[in-house]
Amino acid sequence: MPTPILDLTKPVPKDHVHVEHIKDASNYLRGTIEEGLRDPITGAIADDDTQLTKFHGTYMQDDRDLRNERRKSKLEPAFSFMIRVRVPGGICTAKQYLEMDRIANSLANGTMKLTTRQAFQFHGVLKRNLRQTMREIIESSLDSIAACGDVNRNVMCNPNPYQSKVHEEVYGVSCAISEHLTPKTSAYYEIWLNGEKAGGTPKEIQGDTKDEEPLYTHRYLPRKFKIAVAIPPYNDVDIFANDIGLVAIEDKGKLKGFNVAVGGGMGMTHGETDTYPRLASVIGFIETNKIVDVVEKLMTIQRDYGCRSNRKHARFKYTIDDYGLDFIKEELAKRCGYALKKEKKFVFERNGDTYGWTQGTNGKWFLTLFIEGGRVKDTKGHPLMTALREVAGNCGNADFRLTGNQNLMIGNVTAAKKKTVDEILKKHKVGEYAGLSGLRRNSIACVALPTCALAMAESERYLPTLITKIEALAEASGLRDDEIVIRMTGCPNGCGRPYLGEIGFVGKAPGKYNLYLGAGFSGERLNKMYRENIDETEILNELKPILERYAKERKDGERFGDFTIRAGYVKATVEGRDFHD
Ligand code: SRM
Ligand code: SF4
Repeated sequence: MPTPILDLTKPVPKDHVHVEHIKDASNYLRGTIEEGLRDPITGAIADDDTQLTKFHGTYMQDDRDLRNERRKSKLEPAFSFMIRVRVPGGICTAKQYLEMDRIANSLANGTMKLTTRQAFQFHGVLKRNLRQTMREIIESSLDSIAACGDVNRNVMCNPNPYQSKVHEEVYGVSCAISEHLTPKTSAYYEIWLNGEKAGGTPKEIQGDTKDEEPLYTHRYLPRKFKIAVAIPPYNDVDIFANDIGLVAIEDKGKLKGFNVAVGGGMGMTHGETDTYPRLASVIGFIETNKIVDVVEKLMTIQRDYGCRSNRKHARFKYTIDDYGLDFIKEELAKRCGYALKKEKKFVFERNGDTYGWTQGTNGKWFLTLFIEGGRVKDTKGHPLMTALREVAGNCGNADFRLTGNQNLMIGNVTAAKKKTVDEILKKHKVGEYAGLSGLRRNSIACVALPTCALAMAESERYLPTLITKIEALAEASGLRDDEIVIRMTGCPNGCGRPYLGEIGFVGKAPGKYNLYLGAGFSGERLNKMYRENIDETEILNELKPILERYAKERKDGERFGDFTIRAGYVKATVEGRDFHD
């Protein structure tokens, strides 16, 4: 049997990465964050603390558009903070949405990013406003703890529990997992609220708190950890991209339990073939009453066996490939005291969102709106942010639901208010789908420049323009309405899950992208690199003949990703380890 890497009886080994030492010495994620916040001389905080604030849901960044100018003027970079607000399962009330909108406009850069994991992000929060912003988020009964960092993140789930009784139950399960795996340190409320109690206070700060992390230990996980739950036939949260993906299994309208998949992840590094995206492998089935236990035990296997000496090898996907699925299954059975059962059959049909109005089992109405790149802001002729604010203020008890594809659902709208919502959106010319191509409807773009420190190329600011050009090619071949999943990221970390795009673009250098083809339409097959380091002209030249052939030669119902494999443009990627072959 392999020996666990985490050994709490010994000091952190010298070969463990610096972040491991920072976590160890941090006193449950405190470090010197408080001192750093008080220092008025700089807009930054200490380097080591920037690792710890991630666990609190905030990243120090600098505006990359201004870097050169500031360097020339001998000024420190234009530091500010991104805050990620955790919304388990993606649902918040209209009142909370209005709070987010207010915070974005009063304390951040006047926009909000709806992320690929159903969270809100604020950008451009200055250090002097960071505490106030955190306080206002917490006072709205949302929080940002564990939105980033080496812990379990926002648990993703279909945001509409009113599609069926099963949806409602599954949503409950995702919230239970999220709650169970939330870190217990009191550092969060101590730093951001001075330990005070606030209205609508989360449980952790009601009464005396004591620092212990029964699940994480003070060393936390080796790396980020992600969980998503899907209800077939929709894989709208891309479960196979998660460390743990759960597939709800129903029988005659009743939730029976979940197939459990492990070891998904997208991140890799250009040119390093021992890093690769991997889709989660289904390892068995378990009944609903045991699912929280199974998820907990899987996470603790990763806590104990995950690599802590190389962060590029520290995700659960590598632990699984290093030790093998059989070891994981045996260890899980040992920790649980029971084994998983044989997996049940399921079929996924798509991983995108379906737009427009639908009626829920409770008789209320749900409207899914396409939000390009997940960015909520006002632009000339498209006052999206204003329109949504007006909807939130006039929709009664309706709520706001973030999807896993950076889109927004306005939910629980009464028949009477449905008309009001439609009128507001129409007045602002927002939410009209008729003109959107199948490509655009199925697009995702990560944040990238100017805020993301890791971006090598544009993504969110560029994909809309590129799609307009690809649309022209698609239209010429009669493919305008065909749904093709298209995803772009500014670097290979995979935040927009580009390796699950039937067409995937991954930034290599300014204006240059790797082009990937061949992913499955429902998120069950990775794509493969087709062309490396190409610019816009080359992208369009490459895609033109492929789209033309697809229009002419596709079989009945054949998806674009499947066609690019059958036609020989790329080989099918069967598992993560053959991604680079
Ligand atoms: Fe991500 C890092 C943005 C979803 C894989 N991600 C980052 C950082 C924090 C950059 C950094 O470390 O300095 C980005 C902040 C940019 C900014 O300015 O806001 C960032 N990731 C995002 C978001 C906002 C993209 C978006 O446009 O929606 C998504 C926030 C999700 C959330 O609400 O929690 C986001 N990131 C993802 C996903 C997709 C998913 O989880 O379904 C992935 C791929 C799945 C996975 O984890 O493997 C992803 N992000 C990464 C990685 C690579 C991890 C790896 O295993 O190698 C990094 C870099 C890292 O961790 O070292 C990263
Ligand atoms: Fe930044 Fe890369 Fe993630 Fe895009 S994929 S947000 S560029 S880390």
